[in-house]
Formats: sequence, structure tokens, C-alpha cells
Amino acid sequence: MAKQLQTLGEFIIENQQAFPYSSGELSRLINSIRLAAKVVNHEVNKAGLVDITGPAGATNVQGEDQQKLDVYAHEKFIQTLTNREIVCGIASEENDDFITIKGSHGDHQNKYVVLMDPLDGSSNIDVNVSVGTIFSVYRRVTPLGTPVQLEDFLQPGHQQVAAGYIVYGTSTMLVYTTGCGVNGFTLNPALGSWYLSHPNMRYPEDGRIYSVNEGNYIHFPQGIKDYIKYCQEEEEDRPYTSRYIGSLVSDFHRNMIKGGIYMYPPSSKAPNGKLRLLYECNPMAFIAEQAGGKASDGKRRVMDIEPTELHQRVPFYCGSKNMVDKVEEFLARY
Ligand code: P6P
Repeated sequence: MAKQLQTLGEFIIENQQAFPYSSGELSRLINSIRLAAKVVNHEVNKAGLVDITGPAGATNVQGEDQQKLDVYAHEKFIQTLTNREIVCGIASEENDDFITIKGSHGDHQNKYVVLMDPLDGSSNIDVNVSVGTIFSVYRRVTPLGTPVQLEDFLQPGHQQVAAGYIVYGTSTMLVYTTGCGVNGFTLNPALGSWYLSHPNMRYPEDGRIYSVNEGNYIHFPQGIKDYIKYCQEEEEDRPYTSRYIGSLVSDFHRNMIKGGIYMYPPSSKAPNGKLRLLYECNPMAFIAEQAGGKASDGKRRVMDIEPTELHQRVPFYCGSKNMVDKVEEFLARY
């Protein structure tokens, strides 16, 4: 008789006592994320059938065409988070400014802020390649009872209380941490339940996969060019392979399971790289570190960077610790 997998609900209840200061709010927040994820998953999985895959006509702060599914996912997560009386504010890739949530009594008593990329990798939507949702959670730092402020969102990554992602792939998985390790839950769409399929996920210290858009090679810093050539040299201890899906969540997830490094270096075209510190790099860095991996901007620990803007970009090197160390070594030569 196969062992009955624990559901996400059972896991949350079992681990509730892990956060003495949280009166179940963090659990309610994760519960609202899992509800929205199911709803978005349903739409993502039928994207080809209904007219919600094409551009929505608007563009987001990135200047990217907002795919209708981007907008749909953004709205669903905002709606479920707002209804659960937990967050006082939300920042999203899809909105230039943060969203203030007063709470049902209009008194701004909710303690948490959420920053998210509702549908990362959206350029892959209409070619049927995996996409993902990324979220990052902080406790507010401004006084309860007052409207949320920008400084509640501009906190360094090491202040996160939770972070996670949903990968809408061959199966749909929710992977998250609250600072006590990383656990992965797989959705059974027939039942609408999430099951603990990947308990205590660990980033292998070494790996053989490097993920980077080599189309930008000539624009990379010399240290990155050298590292890529190092990976490609025919040495017995370096049978590396290049894997790049173009969806951060999917590349990260595969590398965390198999061992590898994801790189989005700066380039002459994008001097700070492309990825956003607050709702792409910090949450993925929290997860990577909690799984024994590492996340750097090439010089510093990503989670130590003091944010200055909501949508600021940073170079991003994340994955197996020894591989990130090696990249930093190559970059330090120049
Ligand atoms: P490029 C998707 O837009 C994204 O933010 C990440 O998910 C992905 O890894 C990266 O950008 C892809 O960017 O420039 O290689 O197409």
C-alpha cells in the first residue's frame, strides 16, 4: 500500500508551531497563495483554448506587452490576498506602483506585505513552455494602523519571512520556505489538493548544468565569458551541459533538483542585468539558501543588497554553492 502523501493543509497545521510570533496569519497567507495558484493553473493549462494568451494591449513597467494571462494571474493573486485579511500592501511586476490594502475595517491592521511576479516567463505562454509565479513576503516595518509605505517593500532579502514559487510545468508545483528549509508540493488537479512530493529540498553543492542566454555572450563581462569557456573545456571533471528554458522558475527548479547554476549577467545592453531584485532575485535567493545553495550579484550576497527602487534590477548568479563560488572567482579576476 503506497504511503499516503501529506497534503499542504496538513503540513501547514503540523508546522504552525514553528512560528511562535505568527498567530496563523502566515499559514493563512500560504493558503491564499495555494488557492490563487490553483485558479491560475487552471487557466494556464487551457491557455491555448481560450482567447487569453494573446497580448492584452497594455504594457507593464518593464515595457513588455502584458499577455492576458499575466494580467489574469496578477488579478487573481491580488484578489485572494486581499480577501484573506493578511496583507497591507502588494507590489507586482504588473503594476508600476505598490497596491495599498486597507483591510475590511479600513484600518490598515494587516501585518504583511507581498511582492510578486504573477506570471514569470510570460513570453513562453503562447509557445506552450512552462511559466511560473514568484512571491516574497515581509512583515511591515511602518506602524500598524497607517497606510503601507514604500519602505515596507524596500527591505533587504534577509528580512523575508516567506518566499516561494509555483511552476506550471508538466505538473504544477508549489515550492516555498518560511525559513525552516524548502518543501515542494505537487497539485493533483483532479482533486484540487497539493501533496508533499519533495520534502526538504536541497541544492546539490556541485552541478553540471549552467543556464544562461548565450545569445548575449559578446555583451557579457570578461569573467563570465571566461567561466562559460571553462564550462565548455573538454576536461574529465567538467562534463557540463547548457540548459536554458527562458523561464527563471523552470531553470531554477531543474537546477535545484539536479545541481546547476542560473546566470543573468549584466551586459552593455542591460548594465544591471534583467532580473528584478525584489520579486525575482530575493525570493529565489531565500529558497536557494534555505536549500543549501547560494545567490550572488557577482560580488555580494543578493539578500544583503539594500533596495532603493521597487523595480530595480541586479545581476543574478544562483544555484549550487560551489558553482556560484567559481563564477565569483572568475569575476574577481577583472
Ligand atoms: P532572456 C522571463 O521574462 C525572465 O524574467 C526570466 O523568467 C527568464 O529567465 C529571463 O527573463 C529570460 O530573459 O533575456 O534570456 O529572454
